[in-house]
Amino acid sequence: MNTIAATDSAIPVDSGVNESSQAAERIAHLRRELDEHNYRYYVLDDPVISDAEYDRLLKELHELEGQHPDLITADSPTQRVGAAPAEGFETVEHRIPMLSLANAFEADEVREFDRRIRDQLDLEIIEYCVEPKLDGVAIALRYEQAELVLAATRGDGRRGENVTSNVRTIRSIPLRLRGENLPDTLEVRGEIFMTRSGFKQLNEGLADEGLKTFVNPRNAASGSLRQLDSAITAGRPLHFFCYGAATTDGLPDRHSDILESLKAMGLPVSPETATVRGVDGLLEQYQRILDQRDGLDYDIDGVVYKVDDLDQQLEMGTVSRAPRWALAHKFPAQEEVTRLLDIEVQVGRTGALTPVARLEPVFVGGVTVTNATLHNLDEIRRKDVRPGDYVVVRRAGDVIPEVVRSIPERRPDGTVEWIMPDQCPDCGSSVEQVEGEAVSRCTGGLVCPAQRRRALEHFASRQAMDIDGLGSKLIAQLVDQDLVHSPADLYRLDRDTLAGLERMAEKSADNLLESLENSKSVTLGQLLFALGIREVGQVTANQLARHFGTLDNLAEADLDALEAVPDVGPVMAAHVRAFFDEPHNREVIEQLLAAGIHYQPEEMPSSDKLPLTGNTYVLTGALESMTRSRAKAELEALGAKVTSSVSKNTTALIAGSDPGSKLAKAEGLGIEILDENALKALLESR
Ligand code: I6G
Repeated sequence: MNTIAATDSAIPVDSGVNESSQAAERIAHLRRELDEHNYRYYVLDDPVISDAEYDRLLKELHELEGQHPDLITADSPTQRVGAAPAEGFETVEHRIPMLSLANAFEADEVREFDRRIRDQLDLEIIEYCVEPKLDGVAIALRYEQAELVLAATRGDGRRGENVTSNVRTIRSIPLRLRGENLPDTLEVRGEIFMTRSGFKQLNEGLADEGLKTFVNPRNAASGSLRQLDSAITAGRPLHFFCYGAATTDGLPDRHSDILESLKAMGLPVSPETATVRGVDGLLEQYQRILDQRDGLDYDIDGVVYKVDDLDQQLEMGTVSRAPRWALAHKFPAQEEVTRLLDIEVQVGRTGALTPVARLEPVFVGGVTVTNATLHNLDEIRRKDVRPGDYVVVRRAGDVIPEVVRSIPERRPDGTVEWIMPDQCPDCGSSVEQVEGEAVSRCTGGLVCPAQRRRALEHFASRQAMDIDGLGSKLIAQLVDQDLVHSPADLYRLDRDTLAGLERMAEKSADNLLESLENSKSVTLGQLLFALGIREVGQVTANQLARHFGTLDNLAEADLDALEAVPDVGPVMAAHVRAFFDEPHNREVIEQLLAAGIHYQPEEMPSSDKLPLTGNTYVLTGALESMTRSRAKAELEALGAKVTSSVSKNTTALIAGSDPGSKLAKAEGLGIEILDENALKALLESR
């Protein structure tokens, strides 16, 4: 590979006869540089210059070509956006049809696929290449003499649409292939897709301009490719991964090696591609990629298995337009359509009313879903959702299922718009909608049993006081029987009262009393979070704890002092102040402290240089010496960030017993794994 300078100043141009040849030299140099940076960015994922530096080089090239239009060539990086908008897309015939893939949904179907191949080839074990199946738009790219000359959609597999002018705008697709001894003609196949983050940003921009948004990244990619004005396509966050070539003349004799060759030519290949042996290897890789699915910035709907050896592929052949040497093993769908039976409201601990969709049970994202959040009334209107509608429900990973949109085309007659009730369904208090806020609230405060229940559930939750055995059903009993009004009442419960409750016995009463006792020793951050101050989440609670050191300091802080805490703005400061100004809250805190709740005062080091600042950890599995929430609080108190999913930005995964899928994902990404002893050492060494 050429060595390239991170920044490159312009060659001084002296006047006279040399000017044009110097410009030609500089133009050629800039094109090489830009192509190299593109390759590093999109194929190697290893850029050496910033986007701004790239843009400066591109601008210089634009300017030079403007002064010397005779030097412009079609493969110049400046020529991605075509001049004239097209009238429509002409149909092109694929020289070699674009095949489809047989699908499998169950492991047994994969075992059958492998058995058939072993039988036909009379081999004990087969080597496979496994690639993620991107949820994008299939595309064929033809290169002649290394230059991109045609890009066509799959269409019906025999004929597609010529979308060359739009595809040329996608920066991860090289206009000219790299390297020597390239085949005269090369037809590359792959998938054009939109990133999830790019999709979100695009839709936000479209919504801001009052334009129609796209329903998912695949539709957005497809819509962007079919723009008549390629300048619009150029502004869309489209990417490309290739998965093979139509003909393999001049290419290696294994599929995985072909992908390596294509990569060397400047074509991006999915980094999750791997070769494996036998059906066990296939199923392990399936699970590994499934575990990574939610952490990726693009949608994948399965994995594709291919016999790696091309001679073996040839021997297996093709039936009904699908190769017998390949199989798409689909993941459970993350979106499904079901019927919205009704919309009910749930009252949160601050009185916020959240509309919840009651659904006809539907299997989505690997579980049966019967409820999904609808967020608030604005969302219901924006998504145009009515009781009785057919709706798209999405469940990705552990995320709460949500109603994405309705399908108005399937709307039954007689549906009506849903309206927010004007009285709280739990306590009958009036409901108010604050000016400028999307949420409606019950005005009942602690009179409202629903708010009390939620406040207690929050107080007892793992991230807060971590009271094992105090679940929502038990809390409901305690509130309904007037045994508990505030969190402090929990610490006054006795064995007989508890044992007399439904589904409780002496043993469970003892266990709960022990949990309550254990919960008395907390970090200040945990206690603050548990109090449920509006807008104060775990991170802010820890920041307040570190900043003020004690509850008394915080309770006395004025608005200016509160706003001096990182990430605390005027609204949050006002909520904190209002909380401590409320005599009832002060009383509850005093009662909690009197009941024996205690915390170690924070040391308040100069806040921005805590020892683990900049490190991000993920906790998985059960720890013996502490709960995961305690470990999280202690890591955060040392400045670390603790997140719930593993990504390439994770510093280390802390794995207790029965670690689950996060371990495989971390191993796949080469992330350091720490056991419980290493965690303790980490916390103690600081
Ligand atoms: O539609 C496809 C998506 C992904 C494919 C494919 C693929 O490999 C990762 N591979 C082949 C061979 C075909 N379609 C025909």
